[in-house]
Amino acid sequence: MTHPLLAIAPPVARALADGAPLVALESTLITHGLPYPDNVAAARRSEAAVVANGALPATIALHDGRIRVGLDDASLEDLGQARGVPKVSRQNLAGVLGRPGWAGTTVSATMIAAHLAGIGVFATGGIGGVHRGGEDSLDISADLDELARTPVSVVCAGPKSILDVPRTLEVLETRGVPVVGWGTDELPGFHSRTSGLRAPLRVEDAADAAGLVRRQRALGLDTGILFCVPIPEAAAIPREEIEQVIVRAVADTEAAGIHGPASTPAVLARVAELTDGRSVIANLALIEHDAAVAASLAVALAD
Ligand code: PSU
Ligand code: MN
Repeated sequence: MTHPLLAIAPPVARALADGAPLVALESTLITHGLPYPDNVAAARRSEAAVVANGALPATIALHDGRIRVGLDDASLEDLGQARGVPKVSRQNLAGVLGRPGWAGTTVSATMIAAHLAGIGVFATGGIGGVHRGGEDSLDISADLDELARTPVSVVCAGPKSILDVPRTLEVLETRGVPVVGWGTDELPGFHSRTSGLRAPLRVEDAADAAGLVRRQRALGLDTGILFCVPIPEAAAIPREEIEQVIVRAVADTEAAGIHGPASTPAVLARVAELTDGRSVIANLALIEHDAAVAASLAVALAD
């Protein structure tokens, strides 16, 4: 019996029935994170990377009152072109499901949906976290609480560099979320390979990561696990360079009076402008790479 609010695509349903490796992919980066047509390109490239590494992709989005798990190519295009669509976290998931049209799921909503569907591995670009100035605004992404409560492994390129990354790490520690460097001692810095911060844990490869996931579950610790994979060298932007851009983008966004859920998309768009699209190229490359790594984890867990 599948859940009445889930619409699981037939290939995904077959893979679930067979215990075949699956990787969930989010849709807020399609609806809010990247401009069209780069957003659709990113979605297609990550789906292809999952397939090339032996798993099946399931991009998750809301459409006409159902949680779609697995989108065909025409739907990806439709979603990528949709305008003015809601951005959905745990808070507004039930609310937005009462409305027609498309909506993008953030990391938090995608984790909920993946878990409902029975998918344990999920790839994204970067998670949300404590925003810069978050100690005053209390703007802390719902992604962090979700990681603390929903047992899905999330593969990303590190917390988005537009955040207050040290405070984000503190919250993840308090909430008991394993934060793991994939083949690195240093926490990857999203657009950059480095962040200047130590990753609390390290795994060497997919088999090692699968062991960590299994031990976490064996202990009855039903949290998410955050695997952080460095962006491929060729697309990385040096840390000092992107940091200057981010400081300016955050200041410009604040000066424009943009707050709350609109903040992350606005800062990302401003960073793209200020880097002449180089940040978008980096974003595409890291998402694709995360998807490939997530597929290798899903394969190791299915063994
Ligand atoms: N990573 C990206 N681009 C994005 C996001 C992540 O490279 O657009 C999205 C994710 O969906 C994440 C969300 O869950 O931003 C966080 O938004 P907020 O800070 O408002 O919680
Ligand atoms: Mn927020």
